[in-house]
Amino acid sequence: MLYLAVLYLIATVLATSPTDGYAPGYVQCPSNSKLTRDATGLSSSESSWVQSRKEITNAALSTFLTNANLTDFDVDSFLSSNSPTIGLAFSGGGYRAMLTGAGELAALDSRTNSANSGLKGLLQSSTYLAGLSGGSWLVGSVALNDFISVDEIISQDTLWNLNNSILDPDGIDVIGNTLYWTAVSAEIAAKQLAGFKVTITDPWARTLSYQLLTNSNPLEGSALCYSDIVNLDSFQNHQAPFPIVVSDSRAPGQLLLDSNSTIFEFNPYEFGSWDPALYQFIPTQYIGSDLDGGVPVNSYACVKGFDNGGFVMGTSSSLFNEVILDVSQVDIPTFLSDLLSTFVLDPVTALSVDIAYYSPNPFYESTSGRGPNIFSENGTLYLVDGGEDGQNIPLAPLIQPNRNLDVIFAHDNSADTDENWPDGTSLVSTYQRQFLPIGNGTHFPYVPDQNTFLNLNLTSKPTFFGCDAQNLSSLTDNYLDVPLVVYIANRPFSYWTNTSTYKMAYSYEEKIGMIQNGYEIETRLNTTLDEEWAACVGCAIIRRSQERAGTEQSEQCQQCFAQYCWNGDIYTGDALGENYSNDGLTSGTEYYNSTNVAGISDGGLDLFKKKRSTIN
Ligand SMILES: *[C@@H]1O[C@H](CO)[C@@H](O)[C@H](O)[C@H]1NC(C)=O
Ligand SMILES: *[C@@H]1O[C@H](CO)[C@@H](O)[C@H](O)[C@H]1NC(C)=O
Ligand SMILES: *[C@@H]1O[C@H](CO)[C@@H](O)[C@H](O)[C@H]1NC(C)=O
Ligand SMILES: *[C@@H]1O[C@H](CO)[C@@H](O)[C@H](O)[C@H]1NC(C)=O
Ligand SMILES: *[C@@H]1O[C@H](CO)[C@@H](O)[C@H](O)[C@H]1NC(C)=O
Ligand SMILES: *[C@@H]1O[C@H](CO)[C@@H](O)[C@H](O)[C@H]1NC(C)=O
Ligand SMILES: *[C@@H]1O[C@H](CO)[C@@H](O)[C@H](O)[C@H]1NC(C)=O
Ligand SMILES: *[C@@H]1O[C@H](CO)[C@@H](O)[C@H](O)[C@H]1NC(C)=O
Ligand SMILES: *[C@@H]1O[C@H](CO)[C@@H](O)[C@H](O)[C@H]1NC(C)=O
Ligand SMILES: *[C@@H]1O[C@H](CO)[C@@H](O)[C@H](O)[C@H]1NC(C)=O
Ligand SMILES: CC(=O)N[C@H]1CO[C@H](CO)[C@@H](O)[C@@H]1O
Repeated sequence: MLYLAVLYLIATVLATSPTDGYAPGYVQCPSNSKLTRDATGLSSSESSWVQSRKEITNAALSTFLTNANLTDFDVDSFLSSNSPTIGLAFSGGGYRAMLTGAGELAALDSRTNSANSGLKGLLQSSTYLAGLSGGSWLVGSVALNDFISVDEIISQDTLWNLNNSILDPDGIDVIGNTLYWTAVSAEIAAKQLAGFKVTITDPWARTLSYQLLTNSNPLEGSALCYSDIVNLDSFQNHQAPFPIVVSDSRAPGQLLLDSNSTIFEFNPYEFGSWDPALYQFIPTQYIGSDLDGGVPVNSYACVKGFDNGGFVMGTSSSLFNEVILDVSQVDIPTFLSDLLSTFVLDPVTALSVDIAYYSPNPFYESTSGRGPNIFSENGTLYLVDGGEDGQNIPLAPLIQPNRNLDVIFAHDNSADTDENWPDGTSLVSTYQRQFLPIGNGTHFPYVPDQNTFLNLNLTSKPTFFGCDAQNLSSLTDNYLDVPLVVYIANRPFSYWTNTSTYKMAYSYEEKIGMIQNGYEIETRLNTTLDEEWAACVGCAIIRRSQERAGTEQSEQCQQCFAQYCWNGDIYTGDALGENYSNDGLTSGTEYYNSTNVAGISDGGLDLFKKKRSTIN
């Protein structure tokens, strides 16, 4: 009891929700002036935070590169003149993505208690950590729990307890479940009573918090805001990477999203979009404030608490809102059943089940002074699951030229194939987006089509894209600024981690199986498939710095690149190679008429007996 009281005290001190609960509340505005800003560069807060973080990452990278046993490489001399910026991205895909991603993350964490993964310390060496949908549960849960380690999460009984679905967390305990839904309903009702429009994302967000935020707050994160991360020790001391959660915009009535959809990011300081369709940011803690042209309508009534941590993760994973609709079988409070039936009964609204309402729209009547802003007209900003535009890996924030990344580790736990494995679709979408007007100066290395991903085994072991910056000169003059991408796709080693995206409950054994397989994916089966895997990762990290300095790669790094880089080959496999295209690369080889069976991974379980027959 005393323990709870102490925790509660800590929680309320940290929580910025003025209501101490899920409902947002009113506070005095920081000033009468504009709260929004143009996306011309990083916020000054992020810039100075990153500068301090770099001191930590440089030290961690020194240890990492030393332990990686790079040959013909002087770590100290390299780090005295270079400071590579590393980003980690974790895809969507429900609990499959969260759990497999957790194993992958654990392999990079120096705190993980296991045989040396070879890659330990890479998390500590990274500046950015991005998540989307199921990946946002991992990133958000870790960040909002003050950079908790995966080991520690597993050791706890309540945090990440997936024994039962979110709909009936207490299993067959009817009273327990009823109390749970009563509490959830009361919190959503309080938000509505405070004058904010609520949607299915609200109950989804709250229930998600019971699983993901329990540790940080005895009230299941009800008052914990995404912007509260800035007050946590791990963030204040720059011990953790900068956590970013991604979401897309989709208005009611708009049915399909494509690469043209505007991508939003939540970071601890700011919320907004780099895309020219908006090109603005607002302090995350003031989302929900009534603004006109970025200026508070009433300087005594700004809003705090709208950026509830669960609500941010719930927005990024709003495709799961439909799961909540199934709760109608259980006895739930009238307020909630009324809210749900609005969506079930009205055929028009039913199409909007996945939309999270951000009302008032913080960008109402705002202009970036850079042309039209399609979001300024509406009183509500409509956001959906970050994976709905096909870019299921949160790469957009990491390829912003302002962030200057050298290398991105792109973890793909998507279910692209019929059997729930990834096939590179996400990378293809991100690659293509750079050529649209909305790409706005972002660049991404060449990648092949999905059939090639499968046929050339690019999903069966880690694959590097953009290995030679020079070869990207047809994309941009600033080719040295295009990050190298280390693509790591879900594969089975010790466990079938291709569970359905909508599998809502995992026993303890299943949870551990998923996490362990993620660990093995990341480490190349505990480095048994490649003893030099850590060195090869080191080669990827130092590559752009070397290219800028005109330094030749060591023999070892050349061998690593020969093994892990996509060299431009295309193998669509379906036809007789007639539709060969090498996307501007000069070195591609065309494979004609080869067998259509591909991809039994080295050491992995038997996979891809039948490859997909169509290109998306
Ligand atoms: C890989 O290492 C992890 C962590 O030490 C361990 O749990 C797992 O059993 C190992 N896997 C294999 C196949 O040895
Ligand atoms: C680096 O070499 C040392 C000594 O040979 C060895 O103990 C260690 O496991 C190696 N590290 C990696 C990541 O291979
Ligand atoms: C994207 O928007 C541009 C105009 O901004 C339009 O020309 C193009 O056709 C759109 N592309 C897709 C795939 O919708
Ligand atoms: C603004 O709202 C209207 C009506 O709901 C909708 O058609 C339009 O797409 C919305 N625009 C944006 C950018 O959300
Ligand atoms: C997982 O993958 C295996 C091999 O591809 C397949 O046989 C199995 O049906 C898949 N499971 C699911 C749930 O898709
Ligand atoms: C893909 O992997 C399988 C199994 O390791 C191998 O037989 C096949 O040759 C590989 N394909 C290519 C193009 O490397
Ligand atoms: C979840 O189930 C495991 C057994 O599979 C049990 O040890 C654990 O206590 C359960 N957790 C909770 C919170 O009920
Ligand atoms: C880059 O281009 C050179 C020259 O055409 C070629 O030898 C090399 O294989 C290419 N590298 C990649 C990763 O495609
Ligand atoms: C090759 O491309 C042409 C033109 O786009 C298309 O009609 C044809 O179906 C393609 N062939 C295969 C086997 O994909
Ligand atoms: C390609 O496959 C067809 C049909 O299986 C076969 O007739 C042809 O000889 C093959 N071509 C080559 C170059 O192997
Ligand atoms: C690099 C680039 O093209 N940046 C543009 C992104 O969009 C804004 C707003 O339209 C422009 O001002 C930038 O020049």
